[in-house]
Amino acid sequence: MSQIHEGVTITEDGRLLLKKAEQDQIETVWDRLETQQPQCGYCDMGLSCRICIMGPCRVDPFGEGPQRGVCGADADIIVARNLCRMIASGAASHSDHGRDLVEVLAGVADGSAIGYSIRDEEKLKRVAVEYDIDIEGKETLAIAGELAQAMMEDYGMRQKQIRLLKRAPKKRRECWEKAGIVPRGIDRETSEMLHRTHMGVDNNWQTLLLQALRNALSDGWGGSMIATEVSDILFGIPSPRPTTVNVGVLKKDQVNILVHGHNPVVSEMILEACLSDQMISLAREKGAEGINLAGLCCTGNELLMRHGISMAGNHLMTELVLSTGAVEMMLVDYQCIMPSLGEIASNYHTKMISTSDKAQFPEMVHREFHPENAQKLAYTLVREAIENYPRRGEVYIPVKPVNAVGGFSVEAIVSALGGTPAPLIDAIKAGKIRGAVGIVGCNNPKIKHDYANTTLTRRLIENDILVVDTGCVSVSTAKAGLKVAEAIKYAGPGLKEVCGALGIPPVLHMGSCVDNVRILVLASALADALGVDISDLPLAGAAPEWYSEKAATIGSYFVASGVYTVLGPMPPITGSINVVKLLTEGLEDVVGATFGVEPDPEKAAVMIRKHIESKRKKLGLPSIDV
Ligand code: SF4
Ligand code: MSK
Repeated sequence: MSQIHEGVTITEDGRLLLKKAEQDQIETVWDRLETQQPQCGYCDMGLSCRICIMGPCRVDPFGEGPQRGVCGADADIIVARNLCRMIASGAASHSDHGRDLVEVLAGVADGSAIGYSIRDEEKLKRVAVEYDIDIEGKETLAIAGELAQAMMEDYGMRQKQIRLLKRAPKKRRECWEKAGIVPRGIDRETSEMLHRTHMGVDNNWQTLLLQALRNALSDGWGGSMIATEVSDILFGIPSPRPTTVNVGVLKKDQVNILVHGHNPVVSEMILEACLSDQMISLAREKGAEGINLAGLCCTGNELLMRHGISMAGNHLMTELVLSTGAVEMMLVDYQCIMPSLGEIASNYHTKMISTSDKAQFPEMVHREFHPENAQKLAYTLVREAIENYPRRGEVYIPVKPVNAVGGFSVEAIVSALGGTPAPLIDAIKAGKIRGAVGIVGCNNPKIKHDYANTTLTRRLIENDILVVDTGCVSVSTAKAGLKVAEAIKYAGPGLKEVCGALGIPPVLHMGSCVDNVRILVLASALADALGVDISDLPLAGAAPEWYSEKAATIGSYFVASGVYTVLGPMPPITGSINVVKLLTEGLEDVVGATFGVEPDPEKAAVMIRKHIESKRKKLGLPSIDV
C-alpha cells in the first residue's frame, strides 16, 4: 500500500483490498481525493455561488476582496442558499424514492406490477386508516389503490399538510405551526426551496433556512416515511434475523451477485430469482455450488432488514469489493453509486447493470426495470450473472464474515419489549439506560473509514446509551461486532442488564437511509408515553462520517423534530457566522434543538452525553455530571 493510503480505514477487509486494488492499478476514491487537493476554500466555506450566469461569484472571507456577488448577495445569503439547495436535493432524492414505491403499490392494485404483492395486509390497513380511508368491507387491492392515490396527493398541493405529520406528538406539531414550518406537500416544499433560492427571490437568510427545515420535514415525515411504510407493506415489516457482514460474505464457489443503491423494488425481484430452483440448477450446471446474493449500502440494508441477506460493505467499500474478482454481477439502482464503478469493473469479469430510468453510469449496461417487466428482467439478469461465472479469473476474498443481527423495525423493537415501549421508558427513568442515540449516515474519505462511526457508538454504549443506527453506519458497527447479543460485553452495566434480559444487541439496526423515519416514529412513541415533546427526551442524533446531501436533510429533519444532532464533517457554512450561530444556537428557540459539529468522535460522545444528562435533569430524572 502506498504511503497515501496507509491508515485510511480501520477495517481489515478494506486495508487488504486497498492493497489488492493498488496491485491491480485501480484508482479509488482516496486517490481521487488526493488529486483534488487543495480543495476550494471558498466552496468549503459555502462562499462561492454559481446560481446564475452573472456569476460565478465568491465572497472573500478575510474582508479584503469582494463582499458581495454581482447581484449584491452577501455571505449570509450565499451560504444559506447553498445549504438550502443541498437540503432540497436530499429531500428530493429520498422522496422520489418514496414515489417509486407508491407507483409500485398502485401497480399492485391495478394488476400491472407483475410479481409484486401486498405482503403485509395488516400494515396496509393500519396506514390506510391513518390516511382516513374507509377500509370496511373493502378488498385488499382496492385499499392499496386508494392508499396509493392518497399518498400521491401528499406529493402535491391538494391539502394543508402532509398526512403522516399526525404521527408526531401534539406539542411538536404546535411547535411547527408556531414556527410556520408545517410541510404542505412533499414536492411543493422542494419546489418552493428551489424557487426561493433563485436569484432575486428570498434574500433573507433566516427565512431561507426556515424553509429548508420545512423542506426537510416534508422528507422525514413525508417522502421518506412513505418510502418506509410502503416498503413494509409490499415486502414485509422487518424483524430480527441473523446475517453476516464484510467482504467475506462473498463465496468462492458460488455465483456472487451484488445489489447496490437504495430502492428495494429491483433487489426484491433479484432475490426472488436467486432463490428459484430454476436459477440454482443453472448455477450448478455452470459449476457453481449455488447463487449468493449480497448487498451494498442501503439496497443491501433493505434486504438485510427483511430477509437477513448478507452485506458486503458500505459506501467506501463499493469500489474495493470489485477488486476481489469474485463478483459476477453488480446491479445498481440509485444514490451513492460512484460513477467510477463501471470502469473499475472493466478490469475484472464483473458485469455492471444500471436499472433505473433515472440513473445511468459510464461503462455500465443499462437494463431498465419497471413494475411491469421487473420479474421477467430479474430472471434474465440472474441468468446472465450465472453465465458469467465461468469467466471468473483469480479470486481474492481475504477475510471471514462477521455475524450480526438486523431487522429492528419499530414494530420489532416494541415486540422485543413485550408489546409496549414501557420497559424501555422504565429503564430510562431508572437510569439503567441514560438515553438513546440514532447514529446515521455515510462514510467520507476525509475521515478514516468507519473510525468515527464505530468509536462514537462504542463510547455511547459504554456509557449506557442505547444506539440505533441506519445506512452505512449500521454496516460499520456490524463489522465491528457490535450487532450481536454478545456485544453487551461492550456496554455499560445498565445497558448490559437491559439488553441482556431482552436478548438484543446494544446497537440496533433500524434499516436504510429512508428508514431514519423509524427513529422519528420511535421517538414519538416515547414522547407520547411520557406526555412530553420529542425535544424533552434524552435523545440525540449523529452523523459522524456523513458526505451526502441526503444526510444534510436527515440531520435537518432530526433537528426540526426536536433531536439535537451532532455532525462529524462541517457542512459548508463557515463563511457565515450568522448561519453557523442560527444552526448551532438559535434554532433552540425555534424548534427546541440545534446542530453540533465535532469531527472527533471522542469529543462528540462527550457532547452527546452532556446533552442527554441535561435532558434527564430537566425531566426530573436522576442525572450525572459528564
Ligand atoms: Fe453571483 Fe448573485 Fe448570480 Fe450567485 S446569484 S452567481 S452571487 S450574481
Ligand atoms: S447509502 S446516503 S452513503 S448512508 Fe444510504 Fe450510505 Fe450515506 Fe449513501
